[in-house]
Amino acid sequence: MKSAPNDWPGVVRAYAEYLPVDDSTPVITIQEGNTPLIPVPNFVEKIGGRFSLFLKYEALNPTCSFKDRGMTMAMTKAVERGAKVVVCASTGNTSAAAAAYAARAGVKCAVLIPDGKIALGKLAQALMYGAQTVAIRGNFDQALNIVRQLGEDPEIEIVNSINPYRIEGQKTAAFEICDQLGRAPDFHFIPVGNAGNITAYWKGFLEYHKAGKCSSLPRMFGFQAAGSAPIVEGHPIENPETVATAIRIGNPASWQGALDARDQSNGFIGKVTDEEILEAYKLIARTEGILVEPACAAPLAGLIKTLKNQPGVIPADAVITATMTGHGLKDPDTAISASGFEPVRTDATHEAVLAALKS
Ligand code: AN7
Repeated sequence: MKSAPNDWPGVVRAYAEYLPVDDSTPVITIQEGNTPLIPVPNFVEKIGGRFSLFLKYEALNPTCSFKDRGMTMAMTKAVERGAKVVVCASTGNTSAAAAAYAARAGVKCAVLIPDGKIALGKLAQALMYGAQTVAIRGNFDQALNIVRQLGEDPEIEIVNSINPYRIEGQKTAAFEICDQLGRAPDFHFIPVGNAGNITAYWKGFLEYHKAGKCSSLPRMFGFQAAGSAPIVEGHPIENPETVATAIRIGNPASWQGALDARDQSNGFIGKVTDEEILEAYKLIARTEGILVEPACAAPLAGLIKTLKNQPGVIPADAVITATMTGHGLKDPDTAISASGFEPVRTDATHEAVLAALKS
């Protein structure tokens, strides 16, 4: 079927020259990518910065997270080699993306999630897209171990980021940032969970630099939640905890990739508390009208912390980008409880509403 003339073709076709595809590759796409890079001057002013900050708003992908970039690539290669079933472990967003792209591809999908520890919207997505959804009495790290065992069957393709095609797809976000800015940023801030995305961004920036598309490279600043900060602590965390369930991961698969990104870019990987995450989560919503899921607030809280604890690290004229990995509507429970407000209930009259507004 022909697409409409102005249609964006999705990230695999848009960046085909940097990806393991050719003209005959059966691309599975839902037109992911081409997401906005939004300036957030009110937020910067509020936190006392003078730099420029832009948010790569990955919430506007088809399943409302950055995972679609990796999933279009992984599903394309799975279909190309004739895999019959795809599986993943997930804190929610990978399972949503896997389920959607599997539906599009017409392959079976099974997802393993930590029971009771994924945001409501993400669960709704896996179920609606038709994935076999298995909630284990355990955490993400345990689910990923089981998935590694399931993947020993040749008919089954693992679509977690241990699948290298996931990283290939996700690196396109770094390309888009350079294309949108007309240069590479000076710093890139990003949440770190399983550490696939920080690995992918750094790969993307390096490849674009090598291709002559940008003349500098950013310093990569990644942030974990304090209760789930294995890379910062230097050892796996057996029982990771955080309000940011997306990054509730104690033994990241791409640990080494995150260290390489940090060390090669003269970067930093730090941790922020749940309290700091929730503060930044509210602040970005209330100063800019941008609702993200709690994990995305980790790099924002990290930026605030860097300004406070390491003055001088960020020059006043710096150009900073930060990835907002997923949509705030995925986790309505946390949004409602963190807002600090409740609707005021009144009778359905003009007077009653006026009285309520004045109270
Ligand atoms: C919103 O869905 O691991 O460091 O299973 O959903 O590449 O893992 C999600 C991770 C950041 C961390 N922000 O990215 C999963 C999963 C959001 C996320 C991350 C995730 P990685």
